[in-house]
Amino acid sequence: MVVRVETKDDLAVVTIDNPPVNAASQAVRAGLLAAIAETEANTTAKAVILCAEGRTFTAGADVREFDKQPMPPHLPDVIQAIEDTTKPWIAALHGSVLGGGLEIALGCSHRVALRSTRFGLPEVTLGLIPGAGGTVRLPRLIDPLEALNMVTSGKPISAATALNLGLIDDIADGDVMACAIALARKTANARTRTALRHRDAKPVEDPAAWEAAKTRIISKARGALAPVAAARAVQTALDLPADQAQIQEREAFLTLKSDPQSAALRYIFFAERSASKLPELKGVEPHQLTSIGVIGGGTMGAGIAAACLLAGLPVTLAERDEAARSAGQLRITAILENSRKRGLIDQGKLDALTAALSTTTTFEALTETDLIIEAVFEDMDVKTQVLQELDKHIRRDAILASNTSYLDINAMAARTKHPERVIGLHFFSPAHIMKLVEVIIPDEAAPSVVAAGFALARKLGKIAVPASVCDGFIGNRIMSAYRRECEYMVEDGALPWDVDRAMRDFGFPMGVFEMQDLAGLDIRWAKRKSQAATRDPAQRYVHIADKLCEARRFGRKTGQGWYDYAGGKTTPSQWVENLVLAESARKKIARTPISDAEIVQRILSTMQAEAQALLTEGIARRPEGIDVVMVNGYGFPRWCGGPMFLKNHPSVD
Ligand code: 3H9
Repeated sequence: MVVRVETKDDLAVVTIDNPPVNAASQAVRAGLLAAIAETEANTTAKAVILCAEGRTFTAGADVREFDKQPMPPHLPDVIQAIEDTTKPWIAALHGSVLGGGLEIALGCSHRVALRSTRFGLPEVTLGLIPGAGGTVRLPRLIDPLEALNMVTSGKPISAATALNLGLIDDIADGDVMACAIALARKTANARTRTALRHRDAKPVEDPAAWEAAKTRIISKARGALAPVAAARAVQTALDLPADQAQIQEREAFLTLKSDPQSAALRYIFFAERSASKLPELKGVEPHQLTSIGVIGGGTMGAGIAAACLLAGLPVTLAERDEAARSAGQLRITAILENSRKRGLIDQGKLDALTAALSTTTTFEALTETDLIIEAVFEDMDVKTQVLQELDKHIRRDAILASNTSYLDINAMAARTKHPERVIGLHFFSPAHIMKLVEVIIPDEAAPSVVAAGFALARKLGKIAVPASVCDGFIGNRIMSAYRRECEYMVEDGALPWDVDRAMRDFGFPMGVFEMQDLAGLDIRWAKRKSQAATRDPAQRYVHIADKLCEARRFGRKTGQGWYDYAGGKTTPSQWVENLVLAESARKKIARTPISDAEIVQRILSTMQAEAQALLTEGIARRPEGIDVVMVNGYGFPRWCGGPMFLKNHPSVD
């Protein structure tokens, strides 16, 4: 039974039991309607407690049902039926009270929650708006501006914030059922609180802030439909009586549900969860990971160390000398301190995490560490030397991970004593924030070592995608290919800012040339120089980036790159334009204008061709993994699903 009813003295307890996340599937909705009938007919029960089994209260509608014909009873009707009961319904909440789950809770007369509970309306992240009264009931319970933020951002809030906002009545530190029972006993026999549907919306306290928030939401949407529709729905909820507003909310929800953007966002949601599931690892027990070593305390190493600490893993940071050790330690503590300032951890937790960090200048301190991640300079010899040195000091069953973004880990592993314990963990910067990790599987890696790589990523809350060894793995290899194509377009007739504008209008947060200016042009210049001797002379090569570097135009950090940055303003550079025209002329290329649509098409086709090559070569396992990498690591607009999704669903574009 996915919903069961038990009577406890003068209370009825309705329990949702639909693992893994108690999604409000058709069976749950039908079960809830039956429970309403049963508890209304039960003359002993004076109040009803609604709770859920397992790790969470309902985390929302069952998203897998969205591709099918909607099946009655529909969630809005179930929630209205809860709201119309004669007895108080007390929601006893824990875990992630999200989407339809929060909407169910809003139909109850009272809400109590465990302190660890998170509340949110994440529908926008799936290209939707709440479809069961969330946009209508929430601004009738809490400040409309807070409701607007929750509905349009999709970001969850803590139980403490929910209590402050008046979203819940009480917080339980230990037993949420005891808290709910105490509240049930206090409530009268009859449902005395006016249902949210019958209340007026709360007034907007600051109309100017309200309008500014709506404008910000619309301008930040950059082509995504759902946040704009969500803002409109909350406004409608304030302007119209609840019943009418809910009809409009439902219509907007159904329209968005059948839009290709939502299909793409739902696809990527499930792709992120399936990407790391490798059939060959089924049943493989990963190595235990209770302590992590990080070699190198630069930006990347410090971010990785902080991510591990924040996930509850003690870290030993090793650096080559005292100055570097101290600088690395400072970088890590600054990240942790920043987490405290942002309210993610409190002072007690900060102290505990700081105590869980040890730093050293010798590898002897790593003898008992389970997994060591090297995050030193991106150079084959430097990295290999570090791994070889570690070989001498670490336990036989410890794992060695390289955080390389391009290098041949097979070759690196072959130069260690035990290649079967070497893997790649390609983090993205800043590593404590970016969700993506490419788990690089060298040919010799033992299954339990690979499984440990995925287990670590999961523990860190990251999205892990497997890749085999090649130059740049999945993401950087596709990135190299499309960057090359962008440079061809610049030689053929576009200017860098034309390419950047077309990419931004398509939905990338920034264009490829702006991105290079931000990252700095010198590192890739060094790489190109080191590859010059082995480059295929028959391959088309664009010299413009090299000439920028020869002129010391390394990007933002030098005030000039593809763009000029004088006075803190980004402006197209006449010098670069002259250089581009001169290079085209030198190569006798007759420049022809390239439209924005053609620019985007050429970029997409290049990405898709490279992605196909990665699949054919077995570097990437599935098209979904490639999309997950491009969306989470390279700014590909999430609502387009990724280059491979777009290839099969061109209507999203
Ligand atoms: C909605 O509610 C619309 C309503 O307004 C209106 C309706 C009319 N459905 O993430 P995990 C699966 S829209 C189906 O690994 P965690 C997931 O695929 C919905 N399946 O666990 C995975 O399956 P598998 C609004 C779902 O502990 C398994 O559960 N709600 C759903 O890291 C475990 O998931 C959301 O958007 C679902 N709704 O995180 C919430 N959710 O094992 C979406 C999860 O086969 N969910 N699954 O790979 C989440 O954010 C996270 O799953 C959650 C747990 C935080 C709950």
